[in-house]
Amino acid sequence: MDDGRETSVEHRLKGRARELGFSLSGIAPATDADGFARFADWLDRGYAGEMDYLHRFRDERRHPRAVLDPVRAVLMVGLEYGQRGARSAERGTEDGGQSASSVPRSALRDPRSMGRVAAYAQGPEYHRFIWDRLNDLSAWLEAEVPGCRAEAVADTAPLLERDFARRAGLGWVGKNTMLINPHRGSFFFLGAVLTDLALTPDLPFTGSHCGTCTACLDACPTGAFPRPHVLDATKCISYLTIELRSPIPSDLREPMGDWLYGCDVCQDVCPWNRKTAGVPVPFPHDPGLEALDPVELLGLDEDAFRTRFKKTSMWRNRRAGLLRNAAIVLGNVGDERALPALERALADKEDVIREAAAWAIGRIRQRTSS
Ligand code: B12
Ligand code: SF4
Ligand code: SF4
Repeated sequence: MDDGRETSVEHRLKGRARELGFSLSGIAPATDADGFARFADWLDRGYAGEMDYLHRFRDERRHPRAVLDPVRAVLMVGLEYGQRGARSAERGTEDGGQSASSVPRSALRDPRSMGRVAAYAQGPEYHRFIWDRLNDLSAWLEAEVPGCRAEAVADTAPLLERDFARRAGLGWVGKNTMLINPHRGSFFFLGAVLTDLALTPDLPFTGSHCGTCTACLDACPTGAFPRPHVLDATKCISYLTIELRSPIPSDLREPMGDWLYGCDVCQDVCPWNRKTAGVPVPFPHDPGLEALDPVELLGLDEDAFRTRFKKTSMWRNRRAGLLRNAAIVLGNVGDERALPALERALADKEDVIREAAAWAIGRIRQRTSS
């Protein structure tokens, strides 16, 4: 019996989202963000570090009308990128780093000296990828219901995405602060389509499936969780390697280990990601980006950097940030074979690279002389 749900615009909209690769979708009411007070407190404690844009657009995050006015519903979607390359990039595993086939090999290509890249960055630049699909979804809705307005956003708009995703029924906020879906884990991007159409909201996700588990809190290499559900971004390797432009604080360099760009530790250890490992996902994967050779990176000038990374997420880091990170990784896991590249980096035009190279040389000499 057709009670209208099968043919409703909500049902067809979610069907279109699925066709576009969004395996998760749900509708949240366009009311004040439940988590705004939490967000404001987080900013006041200084946990956002140098991410000034979060301070600048603080009040806009109170209500989604800052993105679209009037707004009556928020469709939240999730696009899976998968737990890619976590195994192969692990130091000491048999194939560690060897699958990085598209990268020319250097004398130092030893799995123990490779720099790890977070799973979400092992493909094309993701904003463009998501925006293209979200814009398609907005255009579909505007064509389906002539006269309505739809606005697609992902990541960069002043919307508390995890908050709205929980309210749209997509999952719960784990102790690691990730939005976790009971069937899909947490390795997915979030995106939203805001509309002035009064879509019927789904039920919010209530409760949490974390139980007594504390695996993520215990495993975080830099101790970035002051308490469950709260992340001090200034200690998070993801912030340090991607967002921070200045030198990485010295006490956090060693705990970074071999993470070159981003970090997945608090997701890799989460039991809710176990059953989704290896499941096919729509986001393209480049095995050549799973793990990168820091010595080769130190040899890239601006042009070579642009050619290699322009279409990837690592472009955001700019050459200065990525080469700074490469030097830190070598300081942690490299040996004397890395010294010539690091010594050349002492003459780099970027202060932040020179400083990291000097630190890494000191660390390697200390290790090899003891
Ligand atoms: C700033 C930012 C960061 C910062 C700070 C992260 C953080 N945890 O706050 C840094 C640079 C560290 C970062 C790292 C990463 N990020 Co980020 N990041 C963002 C961004 C732009 C804003 C997040 C924000 O406002 N943080 C401030 C805190 C206070 O807010 P919040 O974490 O969203 O939590 C809110 C709600 O969830 C709720 N809430 C929180 N806890 C609880 C608990 C309970 C019980 C309840 C009821 C509610 C609740 O209240 C909070 C305030 O409203 C969002 C995109 C967006 N526009 O939202 C992406 C986003 C959160 N990041 C994302 C990703 C993929 C990552 C990384 C995995 C990347 C990587 N591999 O390196 C890591 C994960 C680190 C981690 N454990 O969070 C995805 C997350 C997808 C998902 N499944 O959750 C997002 C949504 C981007 C996207 N569009 O896909 N990120
Ligand atoms: S991403 Fe890494 S450093 Fe950041 S909170 Fe998770 S485990 Fe800690
Ligand atoms: S590792 Fe455990 S505590 Fe952390 S988010 Fe996953 S289930 Fe929750």
